[in-house]
Amino acid sequence: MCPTVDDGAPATNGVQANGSHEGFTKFESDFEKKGKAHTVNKNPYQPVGDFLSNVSNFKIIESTLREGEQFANAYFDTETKIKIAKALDEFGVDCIELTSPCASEQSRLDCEAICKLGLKAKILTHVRCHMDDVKVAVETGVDGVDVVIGTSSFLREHSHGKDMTYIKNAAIEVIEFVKSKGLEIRFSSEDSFRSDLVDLLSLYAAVDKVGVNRVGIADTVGCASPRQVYDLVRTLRGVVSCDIECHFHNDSGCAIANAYCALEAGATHIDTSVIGIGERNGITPLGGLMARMIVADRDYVKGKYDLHKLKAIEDLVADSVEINIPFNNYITGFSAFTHKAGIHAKAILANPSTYEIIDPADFGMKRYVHFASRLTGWNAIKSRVEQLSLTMTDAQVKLCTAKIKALADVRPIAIDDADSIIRTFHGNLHKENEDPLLPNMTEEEKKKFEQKQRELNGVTEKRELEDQADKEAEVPQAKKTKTVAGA
Ligand code: HCA
Ligand code: CU
Repeated sequence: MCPTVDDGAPATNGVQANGSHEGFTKFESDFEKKGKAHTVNKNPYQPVGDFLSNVSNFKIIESTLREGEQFANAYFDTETKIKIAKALDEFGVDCIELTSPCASEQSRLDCEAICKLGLKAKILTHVRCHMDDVKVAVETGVDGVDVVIGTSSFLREHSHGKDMTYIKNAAIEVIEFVKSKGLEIRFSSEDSFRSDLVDLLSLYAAVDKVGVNRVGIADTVGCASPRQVYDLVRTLRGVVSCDIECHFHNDSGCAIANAYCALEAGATHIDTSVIGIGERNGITPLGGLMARMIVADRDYVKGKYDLHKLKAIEDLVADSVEINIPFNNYITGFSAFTHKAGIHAKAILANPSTYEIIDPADFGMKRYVHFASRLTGWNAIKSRVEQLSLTMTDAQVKLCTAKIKALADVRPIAIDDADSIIRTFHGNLHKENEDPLLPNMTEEEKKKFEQKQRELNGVTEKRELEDQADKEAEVPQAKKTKTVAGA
């Protein structure tokens, strides 16, 4: 189950095509009904002013068709690759990175086919830092070549077996060759965070000197923390004058935070993939990066990327690799904009900025209130009563809410149950012989429900008595407020 986009497009992942969402209701807050805007852009989390920061000026290298193809479940046929490339281009990513044309004959043909699409995004291919590979890459029609070689002792000793002098010479040869063909070249060190810092910086300085367009830092094993990222990128920023790209794996959950810190430290490009797919548990997700960056600079993100297309791209990729969008996915996850507790619902109704740092409308998404639960509050039920075009006084809504809560204590209830209680409760207001609130209850449920109602009545009576006692004792206002808030 997943919130639907606002454009009426068919929904996936369990949401009905008509937008119905079991147990939840879409709604506009009073605040928005009055024509006031979500105030998320006026938040205290503006980027820290720093002339090296690129938080308000970053580029995306979208690697679903390279890193994403390394995801366990991924298999992209040519048609799917083309669909994904076009969708990413329409979304507005700056570069699209493709699997090495040396991986297989079909990979080479697909790379050529995508280059011929005439997309706005730059098309890059990702190859080993080796002349054999770059010679093939430059013939495919790409705008640029991303080369990579392992620099950590783990990879030097147990993977390719080459020393730093060999790596430096290979890098320079490859860079000069790609540049001689008039193409863009990026040099990246694999496993940068477990590489020797002095080795790494002297390698980057050498490739910068021969005119590489971009250097890349890769947290290949997902070990880096935001602070380590900041330190390394800021140090590198002082050593090279070219662009800096960063690539973060998510093994220890820092991929988005690391990307943000890299930009704060002066990185220019971030690698992403749709839903984060890649080796193991993947890399910085495109949607997650958007969520992070829109909080920092809404105008830049909204101005540059067609955010309403995010959900469709995620659905396309999720279908292709046969996975579901996780319930807690940034922006598009089933519960990303769903509010449940009565206190939250009440505040959201008044002004959504109270519990939303991101405006779902920026992504063409809707917020939901989960009102069919024991945590619901009378404000949420009142909003539902209005949606059902019924009229009740606040006192009646409060009583009806108590009934819903009592029933939700007996068994999980769906939106239909809550609606049915509301409607029957409303009908009973004008009847002498009341109808049962829910016709389909078992004898046992009825008993429990009655018991719950008695308990609730007891609580109400107790509160009334306490209120009465407070009044009589003339309790000071501050103390009284505290009692009510804690109730
Ligand atoms: C890999 C390579 C890579 C490369 C990143 C880059 C990594 O698949 O192991 O080119 O910057 O994570 O190191 O994806
Ligand atoms: Cu990677």
